[in-house]
Amino acid sequence: MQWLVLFLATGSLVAVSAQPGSENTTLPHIIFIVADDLGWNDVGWHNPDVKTPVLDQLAHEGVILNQSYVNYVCTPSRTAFMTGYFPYHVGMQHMAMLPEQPSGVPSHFTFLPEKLKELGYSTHVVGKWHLGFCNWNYTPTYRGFDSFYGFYNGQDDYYQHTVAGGLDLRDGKEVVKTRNGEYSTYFFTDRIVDIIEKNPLGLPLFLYLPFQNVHEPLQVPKRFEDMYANVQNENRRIFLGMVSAMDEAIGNVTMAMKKAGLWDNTLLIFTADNGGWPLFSGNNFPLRGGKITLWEGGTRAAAFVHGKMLQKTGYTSDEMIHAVDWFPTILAAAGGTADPSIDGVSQLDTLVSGQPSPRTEFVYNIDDVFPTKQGAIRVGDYKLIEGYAGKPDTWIRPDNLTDSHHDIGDPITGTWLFNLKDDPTEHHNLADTMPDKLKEMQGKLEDYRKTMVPAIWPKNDPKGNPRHWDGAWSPGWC
Ligand SMILES: *[C@@H]1O[C@H](CO)[C@@H](O)[C@H](O)[C@H]1NC(C)=O
Ligand SMILES: *[C@@H]1O[C@H](CO)[C@@H](O)[C@H](O)[C@H]1NC(C)=O
Ligand SMILES: *[C@@H]1O[C@H](CO)[C@@H](O)[C@H](O)[C@H]1NC(C)=O
Ligand SMILES: CC(=O)N[C@H]1CO[C@H](CO)[C@@H](O)[C@@H]1O
Repeated sequence: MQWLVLFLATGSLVAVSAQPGSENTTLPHIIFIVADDLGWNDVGWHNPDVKTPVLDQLAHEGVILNQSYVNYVCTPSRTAFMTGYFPYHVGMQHMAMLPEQPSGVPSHFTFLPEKLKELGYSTHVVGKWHLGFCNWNYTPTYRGFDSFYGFYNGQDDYYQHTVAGGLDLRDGKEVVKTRNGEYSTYFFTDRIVDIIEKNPLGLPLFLYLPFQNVHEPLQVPKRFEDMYANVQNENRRIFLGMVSAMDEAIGNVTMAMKKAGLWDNTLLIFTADNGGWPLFSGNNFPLRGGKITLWEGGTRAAAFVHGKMLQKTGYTSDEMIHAVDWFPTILAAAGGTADPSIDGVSQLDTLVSGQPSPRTEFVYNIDDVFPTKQGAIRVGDYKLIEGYAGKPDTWIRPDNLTDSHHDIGDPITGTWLFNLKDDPTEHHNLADTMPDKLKEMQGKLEDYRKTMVPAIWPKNDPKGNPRHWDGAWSPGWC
């Protein structure tokens, strides 16, 4: 047995014994996959036209999550995943962070990998960050990750790795300039496989894999697009190819885990970060609306869990889960406990042994800024939306993606009350016919609203422009 001394990013000193290359932990390896802008109807287990054989098999061998909710857009959902707090308690409830905004998740929030490091985990993120970068303190390796390979902003060209006039690709703190022309999904996957193969200390792994796929721009190597030769709409054909490219990538990751002998002790969580974006060919049918809306199509995620530690598998769970729950759930799986004051609750028993969810209500979002006040909550079977609900607000079929679905026109504002058990597709507004229920739900929403912190939404600052930073989006200007 060898003794190795490691310096953790936190500066604390720990000694672990390890046999290089061998499994040395009873703690599970945890792979947390977040697909970007993947719609409810964009996965094989909801829609047989989508070719995701790897994900389908994992989903069917594990537990498919039928009521796993997220926020309606990237930054808020990722905030919930990393902090365990609803974004309206963090100041991150307002849309997705823009490249020149001097913004980030406030430093006093502890990120999930910081907690996992205390438990001895080796922590890595490959893919999209989108939680702030104007100050180094907002960036992944300052927030608990041992390594980062990916991009800071909300999107990137898949081949040039640029966005809004700047290169956005990093390995740790270093700008990567050598990947021009390569499809990012390939080299991101290579990096993940590399981390798995080089886990010589036998430490438990936490792999946070926020995939670039399937966010726009719509780009994919031809062989994936060719898998959908029967799909007439070119954008949808490319989009579906991007879904299948991600599926292949996840297949390569699971294969690497198997080869390394780690797979049998791995908990894999898969979730979308928000609903599909109809404007860019994402699809949520039969759910209403999509990304950037409070409708179910924007907030109910395609999701499942997989792992040998799950005692009851091969079924669809209808238990209520929210994005904030992944923080305490992952921590519990790692043998830790979250601070009870966070918003999330551990769903480990729900997932492992099919217990009823400890969650009976949640906040879809509460915001005061854009374009008018909005709020939405779920309590039991009921859902209330007040104010701005977002567009599109229709039920779009995958074979009917036309320009008319663009998010244009007046904001949709109003008051809606739904019984999601009877009406999961939000066709029947009960606001007029159930005045008492409406009042009760409105009272509840007002109570929640009292705890809101103001949205952090600073003006763009040209100091952040890549022309001041050798052409790359870089920290150091806030
Ligand atoms: C998956 O692995 C195979 C075999 O190494 C490779 O050819 C393919 O490009 C990989 N796919 C992705 C998406 O990384
Ligand atoms: C999944 O949710 C849908 C819509 O709410 C519901 O009709 C269906 O019965 C659920 N499936 C399972 C297996 O619970
Ligand atoms: C297709 O979309 C158009 C435009 O939104 C809509 O009017 C029409 O009803 C849709 N057709 C179907 C079959 O959903
Ligand atoms: C990180 C870790 O789990 N290290 C363990 C490796 O195995 C030895 C005993 O076999 C343990 O003492 C270490 O804690």
